[in-house]
Amino acid sequence: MQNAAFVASDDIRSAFSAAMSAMYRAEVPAYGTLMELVAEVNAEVLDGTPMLRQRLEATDSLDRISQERHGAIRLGTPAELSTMRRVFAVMGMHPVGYYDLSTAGVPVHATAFRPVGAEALSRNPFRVFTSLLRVDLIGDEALRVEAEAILAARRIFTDRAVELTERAETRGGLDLADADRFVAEILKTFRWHDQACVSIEMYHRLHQQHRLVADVVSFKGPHINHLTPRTLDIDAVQTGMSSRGIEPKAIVEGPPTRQCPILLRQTSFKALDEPVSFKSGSGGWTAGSHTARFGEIEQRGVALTPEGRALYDNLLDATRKMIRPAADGSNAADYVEALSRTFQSFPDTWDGIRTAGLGYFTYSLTERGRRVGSVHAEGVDQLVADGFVRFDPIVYEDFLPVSAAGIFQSNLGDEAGQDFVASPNQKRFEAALGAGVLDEFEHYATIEQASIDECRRALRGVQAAE
Ligand code: OOG
Ligand code: NI
Repeated sequence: MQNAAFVASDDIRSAFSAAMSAMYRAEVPAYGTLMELVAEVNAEVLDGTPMLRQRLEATDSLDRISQERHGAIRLGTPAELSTMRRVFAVMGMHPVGYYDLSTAGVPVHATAFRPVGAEALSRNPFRVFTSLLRVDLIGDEALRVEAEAILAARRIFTDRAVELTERAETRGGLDLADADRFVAEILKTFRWHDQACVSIEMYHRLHQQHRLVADVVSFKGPHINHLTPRTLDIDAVQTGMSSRGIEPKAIVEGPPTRQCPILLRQTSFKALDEPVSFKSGSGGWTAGSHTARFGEIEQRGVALTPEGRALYDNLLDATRKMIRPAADGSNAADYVEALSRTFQSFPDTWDGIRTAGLGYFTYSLTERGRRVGSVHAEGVDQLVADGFVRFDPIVYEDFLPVSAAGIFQSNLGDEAGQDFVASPNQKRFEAALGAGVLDEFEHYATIEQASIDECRRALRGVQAAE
């Protein structure tokens, strides 16, 4: 139980998420346009599908949708990552999952900081995809040493931010005034800097190594590079973007359009080229520019079990063996067509997904179940069949490495494909983080099991039957 004098970590996270959204809206106007489009599309979907609205209301998830978003940052050193972990912990955000992007030619590995547990997620599911630069993948030895020295000299957190984080840790929370200060101080870490901390020559050398290396090393802090609202119909948003003067990437990443959405579908618009001044000589500045910040939207579907995920990975892989989506969009229609065809072997009814053991669901009593009091039944499938218990898909709260790579690539420019040998190194990442990452599958399984136990408790007679 949290001390009553302290602000709940869920509330600090909500305040932080709102503050980030306001900041990004002010800094990147196209994000505001995208938010309006998403709000319109979501309202239309809800009006047109009363069943969906009803279920979202019944499962307490209607309110969270319009507030829902994720962001992404890229860090430079293990020390930054471990402090970031402590900062996010104050807001009830914990590292879930390990993502190796080296396979996709991006020299980072990552985790997602996010709330854990059904209640915290329904309060506010704000997540931040957090990458750590793999300096070990910088081939040029001299450049690597210089990059490391530049990174070692920067401080991405204000002293007050660190102090308040320590206070939260030692006291077990923050009071209202401190929580407000904490949000304001932490926000500074994520803001944009239009003055680089390197010369333009250095920037070019870093850029030549990899655009992402330049993005991480050249600045005082890890500017938030996108914020992503959640939509209930990504195809409608993808079409609507062009009519508002925003050019989306060629294809939507992830699974195809389906009756029953699975995992995660994402699309983005290209990063903006923004003016930046670079250090020059004795205290002067040289004008230049940098491309980093972009917009993204996503539609979330049911979380898949390891079996479901394996099927998803296989089908995606099979599609990409037939046709690889070209960055210029020239084969987009063929790719979409091939993807839909391949995914026909993935069941597309909720019960089909559930009975095949491909997805995670929460179970709750139906009206009939609430009235009956006690029931003698074999198990949850029987309870569902008899109409005592209903099931709802558990939303996938995480990310997909192939999609993340597609998003990275579309923003790095079409020529950016660079080959690194796949070298996942979760142990090294966790050592830098100073903690292990949570296994996402276990987490969904726990939520599902807790809902089953709850039904069983409510229908006490069942326990005797098992
Ligand atoms: C992160 C890209 C990954 C997503 O939604 O998959 C991501 C980045 O570009 O830093 O945000
Ligand atoms: Ni993203």
